[in-house]
Amino acid sequence: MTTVLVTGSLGQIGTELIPLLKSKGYTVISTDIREPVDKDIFDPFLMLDTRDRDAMRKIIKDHGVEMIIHNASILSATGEKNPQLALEVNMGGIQNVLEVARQEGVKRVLSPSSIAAFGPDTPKDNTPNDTIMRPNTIYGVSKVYTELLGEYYAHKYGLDFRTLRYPGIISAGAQPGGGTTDWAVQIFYDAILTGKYTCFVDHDVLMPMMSMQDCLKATIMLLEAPEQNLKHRSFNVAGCSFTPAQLANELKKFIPDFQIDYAPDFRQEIALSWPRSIDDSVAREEWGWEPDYDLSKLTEYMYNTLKSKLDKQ
Ligand code: NAD
Ligand code: AKB
Repeated sequence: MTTVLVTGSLGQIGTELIPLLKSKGYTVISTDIREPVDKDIFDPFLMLDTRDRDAMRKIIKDHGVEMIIHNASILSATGEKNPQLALEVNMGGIQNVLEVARQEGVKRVLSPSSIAAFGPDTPKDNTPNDTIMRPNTIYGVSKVYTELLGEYYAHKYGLDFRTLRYPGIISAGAQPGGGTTDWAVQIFYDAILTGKYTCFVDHDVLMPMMSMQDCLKATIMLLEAPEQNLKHRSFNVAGCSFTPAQLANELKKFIPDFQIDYAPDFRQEIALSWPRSIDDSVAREEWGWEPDYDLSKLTEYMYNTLKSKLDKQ
């Protein structure tokens, strides 16, 4: 029974990752800076601000933590509104995680990166795993920092650091927390509840996305991949790319009268600085990655799951 500390547990990904880790036999210590509403999912739960290195160390020592999944982060749109907070939480958080892991002998650290680690100068179509990384958001800068610092700890100190560059994650559980890809989740809520949606990026902005099922599958696969199989430590992972107009057309199969209009805001520029599609051949070669969800399967799952959830409320 490996003991895993999860930071930022109450977020979109942690909320679904924690039950899965428990079902696979991990002992999970869930932490966040806010109290959970549904305490059962996260039990045992502890408050932890990842900027507090001493508090992190105490939890790791008290509970014999062997692995850390570091999910606490300020996402891209919130980061652009408050760059200083993103610097403190994202840069400070990964520094504390890596240093405490090194000092306390934690075996493995998985800290997600993002397609946001790429920037306007990166090749946008089938973006390779190893290419130009010059992001122009503070969130993207913090993800490049996470990747490079984690890789430094791996070669300097032998810490087993791994990261995946998630695309926008689409789920029917906890709602996303301040990202540029949030439109691809919000569209389902608004379509089901009101039959219309105003999108904050334009109709033709092609973005890499992924179902939560594929996100969890990739996370567990990388977490459990034998270290000797990994030539890289930072991996592209792809699900499927689509535009708001393409998602709206898929949704019309379930809600024929669905209407979408467009009012691009500051997030349009962020979206245009990111890849349009991702080459994940390195993850496929090194740990057997393969997604299960395309746009049609993802839309059907999201519509059916969210519809029955919202009908019950
Ligand atoms: P989220 O925004 O939904 O959740 C982040 C959690 O971190 C929140 O529960 C928040 O309360 C917590 N948090 C914020 N500041 C904190 C602090 N100082 N100390 C401790 N906790 C703090 O994020 P998510 O979608 O669950 O993302 C998890 C990871 O995956 C992040 O690293 C994120 O950058 C990455 N990622 C997510 C997506 C996506 O679409 N969801 C895509 C790419 C990468
Ligand atoms: C965001 O939009 O900020 C995140 C991400 C792709 O990292 N969903």
